[in-house]
Amino acid sequence: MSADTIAAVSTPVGEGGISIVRLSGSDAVGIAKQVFRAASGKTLNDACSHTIHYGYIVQADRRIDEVLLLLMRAPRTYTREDVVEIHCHGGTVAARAVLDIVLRGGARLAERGEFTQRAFVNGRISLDQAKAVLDIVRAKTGLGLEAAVDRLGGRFARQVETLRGQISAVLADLEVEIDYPDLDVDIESVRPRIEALRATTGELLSRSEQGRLIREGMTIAIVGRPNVGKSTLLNALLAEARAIVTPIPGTTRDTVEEEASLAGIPVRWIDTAGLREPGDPVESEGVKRTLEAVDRADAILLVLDRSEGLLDEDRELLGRRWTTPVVLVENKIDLGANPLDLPCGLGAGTVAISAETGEGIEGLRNRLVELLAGGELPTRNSVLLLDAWERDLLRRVAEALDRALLATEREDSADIVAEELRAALRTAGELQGIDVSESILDAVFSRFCVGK
Ligand SMILES: Nc1nc2c(ncn2[C@@H]2O[C@H](COP(=O)(O)OP(=O)(O)OP(=O)(O)O)[C@@H](O)[C@H]2O)c(=O)[nH]1
Ligand SMILES: [Mg+2]
Repeated sequence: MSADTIAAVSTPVGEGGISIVRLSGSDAVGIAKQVFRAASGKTLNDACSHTIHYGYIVQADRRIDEVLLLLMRAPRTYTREDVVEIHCHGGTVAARAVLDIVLRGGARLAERGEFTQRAFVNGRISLDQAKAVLDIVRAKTGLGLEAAVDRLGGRFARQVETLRGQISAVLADLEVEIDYPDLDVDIESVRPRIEALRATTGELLSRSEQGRLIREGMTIAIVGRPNVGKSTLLNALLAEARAIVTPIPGTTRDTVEEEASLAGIPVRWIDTAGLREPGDPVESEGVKRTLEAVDRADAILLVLDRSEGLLDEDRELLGRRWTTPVVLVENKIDLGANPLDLPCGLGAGTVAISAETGEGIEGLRNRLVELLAGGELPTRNSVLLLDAWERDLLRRVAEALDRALLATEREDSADIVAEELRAALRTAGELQGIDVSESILDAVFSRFCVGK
């Protein structure tokens, strides 16, 4: 158990029903005894573990806040140390005051992620699970949360364990071949097994790609000439009247950004000022911001107005060299005009919609998921949340397996195949958190917030 006791406000800053000050360490209960007076008059001296106590936090006999105090003794706690949670009234001031008092009582302010780091150091959770905790805290959509909870349950760790077990089994057979060449183990016979391992790794990689979308999200910019219905489309996608809509061209002067989920993927939608030759300095600034939004977007919805046909401004936009995937959107189909005569081969398909009535919006969403998530809707079972470091390790496992396969095809010696499999095994071991360096641990925990 660490010698020092750490404390932090574990709930977010701002007004709320309650705020929680959390303490962990060998002196957590001792500090609680100093600063807490139970309403019943009893002391915490012989309080059992996992009990709740009602009373007051006091300073020099002055009541600071009315609280509930949760007392949990090691080792059945989040950090495996003694933990005390003080549930104060919501709001920043009460929690800050209580935190100050426990710090004065001998606790030290926790660093980012230090509670979870202690849980890891004391063997309660693996590094994999610590990362899952971070993903739970940071989840932006329900699907992101579900995938993180599955990871916390050890699903990814079990998959890597199975993969390593299978690599070891093939390796063991090859080693028999190396040690006893007379037995004549056929190198051909291991190839299908390595192929199967490569396929499993490939599947994990593609699922981690979906996980990347879920973790990091996407940015989609809605672009077009004035008055085609961009802001109406934003509102339809968000299902709320976020942006101002009027029949006057040039209504949107500045970019409007809002986050909303697209099939579980957190998407930042950007409505932009209509693109045309600017008529005044405000419009000129708006156009500049539109172009900046286009630059940072992962996909663009280029909106056209079917009821008005193609204007020169549309043609100019259609003729641009877009470096981001573009979905063409023919809007206002409710007005009954014929489909637009678009230059063929442009954009990643055209979708006809009415932003006003909502017709075709579902189809547009599906088209976007297809474009961004490779066609498959991410689901709880298909998503694997990995960070860049882990994806890189998984890629290296795949590469080592590829080299092993190549060696079997060239009918190289069993030694060479075995060497590549050993490399795959070592890298998969790193994925399990075996031999992880101090600097990587620091990098993981520094991404947490204080109090977690
Ligand atoms: N009938 C019909 N009208 C629409 C549709 N979408 C938008 N409109 C109308 O078209 C007009 C312009 O809509 P906006 O959403 O403000 O257009 P915008 O592209 O954001 O325009 P700027 O901000 O000026 O660039 C409004 O009067 C909308 O009500 C649609 O699908 N059908
Ligand atoms: Mg607008």
